Amino acid sequence: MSQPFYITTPIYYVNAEPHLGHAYTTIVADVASRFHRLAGDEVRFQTGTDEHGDKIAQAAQERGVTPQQYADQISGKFRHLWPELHITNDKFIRTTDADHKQVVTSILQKVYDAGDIYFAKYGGHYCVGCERFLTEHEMEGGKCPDHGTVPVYQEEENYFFRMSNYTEQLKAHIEAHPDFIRPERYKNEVLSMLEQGLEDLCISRPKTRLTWGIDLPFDPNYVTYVWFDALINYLTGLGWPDGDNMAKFWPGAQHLIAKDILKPHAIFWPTMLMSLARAEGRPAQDYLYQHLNVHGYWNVDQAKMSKSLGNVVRPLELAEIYGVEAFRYFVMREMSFGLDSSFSEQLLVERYNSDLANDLGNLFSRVLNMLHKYRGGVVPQPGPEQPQDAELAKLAEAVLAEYRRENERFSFHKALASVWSLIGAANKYVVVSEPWTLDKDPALAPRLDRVLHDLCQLLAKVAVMIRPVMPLTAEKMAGVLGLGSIEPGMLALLEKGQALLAPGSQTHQPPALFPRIDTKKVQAKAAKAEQKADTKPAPKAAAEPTEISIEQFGQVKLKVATVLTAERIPKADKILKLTLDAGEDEPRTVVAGVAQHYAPEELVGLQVVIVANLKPAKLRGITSQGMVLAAVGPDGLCVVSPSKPTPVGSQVR
Ligand code: ME8
Repeated sequence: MSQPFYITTPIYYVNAEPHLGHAYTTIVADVASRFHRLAGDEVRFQTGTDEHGDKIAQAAQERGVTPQQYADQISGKFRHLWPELHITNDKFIRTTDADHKQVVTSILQKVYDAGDIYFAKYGGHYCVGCERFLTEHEMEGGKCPDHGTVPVYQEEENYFFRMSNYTEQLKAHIEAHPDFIRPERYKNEVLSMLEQGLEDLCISRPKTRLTWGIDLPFDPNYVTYVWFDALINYLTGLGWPDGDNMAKFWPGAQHLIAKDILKPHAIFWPTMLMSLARAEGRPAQDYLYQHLNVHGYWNVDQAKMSKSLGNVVRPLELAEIYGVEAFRYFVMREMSFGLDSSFSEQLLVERYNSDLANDLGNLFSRVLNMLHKYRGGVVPQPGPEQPQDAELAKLAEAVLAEYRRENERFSFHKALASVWSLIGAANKYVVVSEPWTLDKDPALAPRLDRVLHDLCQLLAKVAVMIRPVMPLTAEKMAGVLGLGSIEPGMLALLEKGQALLAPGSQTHQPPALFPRIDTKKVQAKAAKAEQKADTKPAPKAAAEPTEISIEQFGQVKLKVATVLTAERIPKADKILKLTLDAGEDEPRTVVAGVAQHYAPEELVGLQVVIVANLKPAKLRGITSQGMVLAAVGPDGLCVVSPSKPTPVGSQVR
C-alpha cells in the first residue's frame, strides 16, 4: 500500500469573497484527492480560512463590524461554496479555532526556548496586500509588483525568527530533492532567492498597532505575525503534536498554492519546520513536507482579476449556467499546471462543445445506441481480436500509465489530454469498423460483437478515469453501463488489466451527457446584455444639464496618452480595441466607439485624451480601462488630440 496522501490548499483570506482563483486551487486539490482515493490511497484534504492580521482588521473596520463578525461571515461563504462545487475536503480549518491558537502558541514557545527568536528594532517596507515586508530587490519602481501599491515604511521593535540561519540547510534540501518544489521553474525561483541570501523574519506586531492576532506566549504586548500563524494550520489540522493523523499523514504532506505565495511556502515554512525539528531534537526530514505544488494565475482578458477592474469571475455563476461538471473539466483542462491562463466564457463554451458534447458525449451515446439497436443493450461475448482492436487496447494501456504519471505529478491537463486521445481514437475506431455495415451481414456478427464489446470496456475505463474531475458524469456513465458505482481503488483494478464489464451484462439507454450549447444563443445573450448596459438610462444627476463645481470637475482625471495599437473586433462594427501608453506601468486597454470614423492605422501613434479614472467596463468581452474623448461633429466623431506633442501621462485641465 502506498503512502497516505495529505493535500492542503492555502487558507484563504476572509477580506474578499471567493472567486475563480480560489475555486481553481480548491478544485485541483479535490481532483488530486479523488485521484488518490481512486488509486486506493488513504487521503486527507484540508482547506480553510486565514482570519488574523492587518488586512482583515482593516476590512472589518471599513464595514463597521468586529473582525470576528466579519471573519465569521466571509469564512462561511467559502465553507458553503465548496460542496456546491463538489469539493470533498475532510477538514475546514479557521485560524480563529481554539485548537489552532493553542498549537501556534506551543510552537512559538518551543522555537523561542530553542533560541531561534530574538527581539530587535527594524525598519522595512510593509505591503498590507502581501502582509509582509518586501526587500528592496522584490519591489519594482518602489511598488509591490503584485499589488501595484507603494509599501508603507515601518520602523518598530519586534520579535524576529532566525530564518537566515537555515539558508544553507534549505538550499541543500532543495538540491537533494529536485521535486520538493514543482514545477521546476518555481524551484529555480526559490534557489535564486536563496542565492541572494535570507533576512531574519519579523514574526510579531505590537498590540499598539494591531490586536487582531494570536498573543505571543513570551510577551503579552505583541501578537503573532499572520504568516507565522497561518502556515501552522497545516499541522493543526492533523492534531499536532501527537494526534493519530500526524503520524499517518504528515510524511506524505503536499501543499498546493499559486505563485503569489511562493516565498512564504517555500522559504518561511520549511525554515520554520527546520527550527521546530531542531527545538525538538529531531532530524529536519521528520518535519519537512514532501512537495510544494505551484500553479499559475488565472487572468481575465489579459488582465489580473481584481475587484477594482470589475473583472472578477464568480465560479457559482458559471457552474449554474454550464453545470459544475463542465466548469471543473474546463479549469482542469484549460490551465497548464504551473503557467498562467486566460479565462473567457467563450473558451469555456468552445471546450464544452468540442471535448464534452462532441468527443465524449457523442462516443457514449453512439456506442450505447448501437449496442441497444444491434444487441438489445447486452454486452456481447467478444469475437476474435483483429489488429485494430489490439491497437486500441494497447493505446488504452499506455493512456492508463500516462494518466497515473501525470496526475501524480500534478500535470492534470496532460492526464486529461491523454484520456481524450483515447476518446478520439475510439471515435475513429467506430468510423473505421462501421458497425452499421457489420450488422447487415450475419456472417460478420462475431466481428460486430468484438467491436461493441471493446467499445463498452473502453467506455468503462474512461468513466473511471474521468471520475476525479467529473464525478457525477462518471457515475452516470457507470450506471448506464451496468458497472454500479466507481469505488475507491478501482484504478488499481484497471491497471491490473481486469475487465470491468462482464459479457452478458445489461446496459441502460444512454442520456445525453452534455447537450450541445448553441454558441449563437450565447453570443446573442452576451450582445443583448451589452446592449442593455449601453442603453441603460443615465443616472439622473448626469442627465440633468446642471452646472458642476470646480471640485466636481476635478474628480475627472483626464490624461494624455499615445495610441500604441488599434484593432478591429470581430463582429463589432462600431468599436475598436486600443492599447494606450498613458505613462503608467503597463499599457491600458480602451475600447473606443470610433470604428466607423477611423481606420485602425489612422489612430496608431496619435496622441489622445482619456478619462483615466472611469470605472472599467466590459464591452464585447474586453475590459475597457477608460474612455477616449472625441468631439461629435456633423460628419461623425473626431478624436480630441493635444495641438502639440505632449508627454504621455500629462494631466489635462
Ligand atoms: O494568500 N489565479 O490568501 P488569498 C489562480 N491567506 N489562483 C488564485 C488567483 C488567481 N487569479 N487568485 C487567488 C493568502 N488564487 C493567504 C494564504 S496559506 C497558509 C495563507 C488562489 O486569499 C491561489 O491559490 O490571497 C492563491 O495562492 C490563493 O488563492 C491566495 O489566497
